[in-house]
Amino acid sequence: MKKMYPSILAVALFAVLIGCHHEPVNYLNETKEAKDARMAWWRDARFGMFIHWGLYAVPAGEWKGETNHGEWIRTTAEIPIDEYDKFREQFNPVNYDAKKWVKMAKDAGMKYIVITSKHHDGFCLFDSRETNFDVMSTPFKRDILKELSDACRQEGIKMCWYHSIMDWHHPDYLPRRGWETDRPAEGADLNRYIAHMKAQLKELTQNYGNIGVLWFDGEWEETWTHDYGVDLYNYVRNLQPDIIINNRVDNGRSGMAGMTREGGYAGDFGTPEQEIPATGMPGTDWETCMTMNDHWGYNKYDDNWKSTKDLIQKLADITSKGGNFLLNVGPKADGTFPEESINRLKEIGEWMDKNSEAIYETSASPFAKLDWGRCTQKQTDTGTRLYLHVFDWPADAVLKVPGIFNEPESAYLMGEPGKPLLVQRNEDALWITVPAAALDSFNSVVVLNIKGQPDISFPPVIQSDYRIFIDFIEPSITSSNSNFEIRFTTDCRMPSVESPVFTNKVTLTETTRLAARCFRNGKPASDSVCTLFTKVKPIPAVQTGELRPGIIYSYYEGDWDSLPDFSMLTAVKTGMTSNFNLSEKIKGDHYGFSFEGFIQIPEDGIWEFMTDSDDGSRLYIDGQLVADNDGLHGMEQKGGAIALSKGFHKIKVIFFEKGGQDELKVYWKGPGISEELIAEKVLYSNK
Ligand code: FHN
Repeated sequence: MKKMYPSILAVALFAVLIGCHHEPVNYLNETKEAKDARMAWWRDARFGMFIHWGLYAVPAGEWKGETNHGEWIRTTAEIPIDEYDKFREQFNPVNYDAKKWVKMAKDAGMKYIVITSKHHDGFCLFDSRETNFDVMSTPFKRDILKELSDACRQEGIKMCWYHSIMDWHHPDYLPRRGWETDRPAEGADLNRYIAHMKAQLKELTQNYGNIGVLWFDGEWEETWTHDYGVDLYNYVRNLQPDIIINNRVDNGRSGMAGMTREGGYAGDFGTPEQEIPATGMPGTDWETCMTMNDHWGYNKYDDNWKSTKDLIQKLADITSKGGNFLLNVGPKADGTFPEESINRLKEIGEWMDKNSEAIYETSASPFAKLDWGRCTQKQTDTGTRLYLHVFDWPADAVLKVPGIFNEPESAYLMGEPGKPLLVQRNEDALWITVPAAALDSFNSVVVLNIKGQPDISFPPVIQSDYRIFIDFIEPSITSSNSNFEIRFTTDCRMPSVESPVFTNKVTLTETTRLAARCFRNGKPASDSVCTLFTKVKPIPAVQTGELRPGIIYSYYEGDWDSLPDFSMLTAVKTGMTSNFNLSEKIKGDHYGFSFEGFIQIPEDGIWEFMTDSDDGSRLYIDGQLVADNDGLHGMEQKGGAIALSKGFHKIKVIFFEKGGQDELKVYWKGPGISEELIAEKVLYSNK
C-alpha cells in the first residue's frame, strides 16, 4: 500500500498549531522584578479617570419619583429585566465624542482611563459577539469602546476596562437578586456564564489594542470563589501578559478599605473605594477610586460635588501615601460630561500644568505627618527632591519641616528654581522662608532639595488602649529610633532638653495633655506629639424594672446610603430576639434594623464596644454613641470606649443594608473579658 506522506502544507499547519499551543502560564508565581517592570507605568502615572456609563444614564437616577438611584438602579428600584431592557431603545448618545473625552482627561493630567465595558446590569458598551445586550442593539449602533480606545492611543493615554463579574442580565449568572421573581434560576449554569465572561474578556483584550488595566468589580457574591478568581487572573494575563489587574478579580479584598488580605489572593493592587488609607503602605500598590459627587453613574439630582480644592488635596494626599487616584466621571445619556465634572477637570488641569512634577513618578512621603500639608519625593543625582504640598500657608511666612537631618541644597517655589528661598536649620527642623502670600489657593508646592537619602526622625508614638480612664492610666511612649531619648510634658507644651525623660512608663491620675518629643545628643530630634487623656467617672447603672431575656428588634425597609433616623420611620415588623442578628429580615437588601434592650455589665471599668458590619451600623450605651460604623462598606469593624458601673445599662444597635453582602456582628471587651461577641445571656429587655 502506498505510503501516504502528509502534504508540506499539512505538516506546516500542524507545526504552527503545535507552536501556537503553549501551556498557560501561572502568573501568580511572577517575580518581583517582572511585576515591577509591568507596574512601572501605572506607578508613575498616579492619576486616572474612572468612567461609569451605560443604560442607567437614561433614567439619570430617577425611577417612579425616587431620585437617589445611580448605576445600581436596576436593583435599587427593582426594575424587572424586560422593563430595564427598554432603556436600550432610548440610549442614543448623539453628542458622544471620544476625542473630547480623552482630551479632557489628558488636560486634567490623567494618564489612564478606566471605563465600564460592562457594569452589573450586564449592558456592554462595546460590540460583542457574545451578546445582543450591547451598544449595537441601541439606536446608536457605534462601538463606543473602539472609538475611545482609538482616541486614547492617539493621545498616549492608557485605555483600561472596568468589567463586572456580577451580572444581573445573563441567564447563567448566579445568584439572582432576592427580589427577582421574574427570573427563575432554574437551568442557570455559572460555569457557562464564566465561559461567556471569558469570551468577552478575550474580545476586550484582543480587539482594542493594548489594554493597561482590567479593573474587575462585583466579586463579593458567595458564588465567586478564590479558585475562580485565580483562574480568571491567569486567563486574562495569558491573553495579554503585561496587563495589570486589580484585586477585585479574586475575593481577597477587605471591604471598601480595599486592601488584599493575606492568603495568596490574585490581583496586582488594592482598591480603597471612596476612602483614602490613613497612612502609606510601603511595598503595597493601591489606588483609591472616588466619585466627584455621590454617584458613580449619572444622577441629575446629585449636586453634592466635591470642590476642586478638595480633589487636588486628595490627589496630593493619596500620592504622598504612595497610591494612585482614580477619579470618576458619570457621563449623561447624550454622551456629554456633566458641567460640574468638566469644570473640576479643567481646574485640576490648571494646577497640574504647574505642579505635575510633584505628582508623576514620585514616591511616598518620608514623613509620618506634616501639620501643614503633604510631601512627595523623587531621587536626584545628589540626593532627594522633596515636594512640599502646602495646604495651610504659614502665617509667619516660615515653612517648618520637622525632624529632618539632611543638609539642604536648595529650596524654591514650584516653577521658580531661579528664585532660591532661604533655608535655615532650627534644631531638628529646616525652616524655609517663603513669600507672605501662598502661591496657590488649593495647594502650593515648595521644592526642597536635600543631600542624600532622607534622614527623617518621626515624633514618638504615645500609645494606650484608651484615651479615658477612671483612676489612673499609664501610656507608653516609643520612638522608631532606639538611639533617641524621649522627653515629655503634661500640658502639651513642646518638650525641651529640661523636660523629664520618659523611661518605661508615666502614670497619669488626672486629665492630662501628654506631649512627647525625641532628643539626640541633648538636642531636639523630632517634632512633638500631644495626646489628651481624660479622667472620667463610670456611668451609674440604670433602673430597669422587671427584666426578661432577649432584646427588642424593629425591622424596616428602604433604600439608604447611610443610617436613617429609624425613629422617624414605621417599622415593617417588631418583636423579641435573642441577640443582634439579621434572622428576622424579610428582604435581602434595602432593609434596616434597630435593636434595643439592656446589657448586664459585670464590674466597674472601661468597656469597649465594636460593631463589624456590611453595610453601616452604630452602637449606643445609655443613649451615648460609642461605636460609629455608618456608611456604605464591606465588613468593617469600628468601636469605642465608655466608663460604666456594674449593673444594667441601655444598649441600642442600628444597622442598614443597601445591597450585596449583609452581616452584623457586635463585640465587647472589658475587665476580665477579652474581645468577644456579646452573648445572649447578658442581654435583657423590660418590655
Ligand atoms: O457596585 C459597584 C459600584 O456600582 C461602583 O462601580 C463601584 C466603583 O468601584 N464599585 C462597586 C461598589 O463597591
